[in-house]
Amino acid sequence: MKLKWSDVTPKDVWLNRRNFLAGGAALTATPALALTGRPSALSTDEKLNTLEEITNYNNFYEFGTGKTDPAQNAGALTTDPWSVEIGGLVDRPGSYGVDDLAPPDALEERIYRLRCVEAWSMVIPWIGVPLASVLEKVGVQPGAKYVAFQTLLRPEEMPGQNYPFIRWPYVEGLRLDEAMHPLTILATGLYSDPLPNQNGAPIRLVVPWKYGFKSIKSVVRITLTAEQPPCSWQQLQPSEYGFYANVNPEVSHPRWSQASERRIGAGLFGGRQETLMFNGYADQVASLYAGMDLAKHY
Ligand SMILES: Nc1nc2c(c(=O)[nH]1)N[C@H]1C(S)=C(S)[C@@H](COP(=O)(O)O)O[C@H]1N2
Ligand SMILES: [Mo]
Repeated sequence: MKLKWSDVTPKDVWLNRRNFLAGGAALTATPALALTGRPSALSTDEKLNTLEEITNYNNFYEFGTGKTDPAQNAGALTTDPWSVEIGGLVDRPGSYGVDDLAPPDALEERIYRLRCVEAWSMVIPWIGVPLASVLEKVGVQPGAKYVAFQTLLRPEEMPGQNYPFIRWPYVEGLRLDEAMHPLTILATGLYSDPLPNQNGAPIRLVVPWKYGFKSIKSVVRITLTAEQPPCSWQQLQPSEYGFYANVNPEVSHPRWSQASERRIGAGLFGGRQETLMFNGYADQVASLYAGMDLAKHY
């Protein structure tokens, strides 16, 4: 039997109250929000997608290209033991365990919108730590400008990797300031439990203002670099998928509009909703791109 975290640890311990207070104070100066049980000032209060929806409609091409393939096939993935190699331009390179990077007493809940480039979206209650806390732990050296991420390569357990659709392993990257942004997290859980395999167990990136493909799953390597790292979707089709991949309703995908999205679970008559600039996080992140032509740097 798999123990739930909430069975072994009181919720207010693993969802570190201090972090909620710090987040609330820093962002909106409303610490009362945290005390009344709301998770974080960085979270949305939109209606959550159900666990059923979040775990049965996935993109995880290592397990197949269909939306239900990951739910069917990812159970076979061995996620323990797991280590993440952190290297490149860092002071303390090495092999880190999931608990080293996301200690139970540092976990925070973040309820984020996830907007896939395919124009569907969900609202997911992640549990994790700011990526910045991990980067501070390993010590970023002055020459570092980007962070590169890599997913596990294990074709025996990831059947999709036997087909050279994208160049395996799946890789992604962020500019260092994007990686250090307080919205950017490494998630190790959702709802009250460790991450289901189909959602990227045991540890995955979540960058809520970018199209979902930037939020790379089942991460085994993080490398600080001076040069912009390659990204799987950009490698596959650079005219359709750029390095930045910021959610932008004004810049269409060459084959479809990005102006609206289908919220999973909204029902047959739920209709479509407008897509918001930076997926609704413009107040927090627009300054990162000041002066940039967002149609060119898509
Ligand atoms: N390694 C890996 N990470 C990945 C993907 C993938 O195929 N492989 N798909 C991406 C895409 S396109 C999306 S929309 C999100 C989906 O995350 P979810 O299934 O947890 O909702 O994961 C992203 N991370
Ligand atoms: Mo996606």
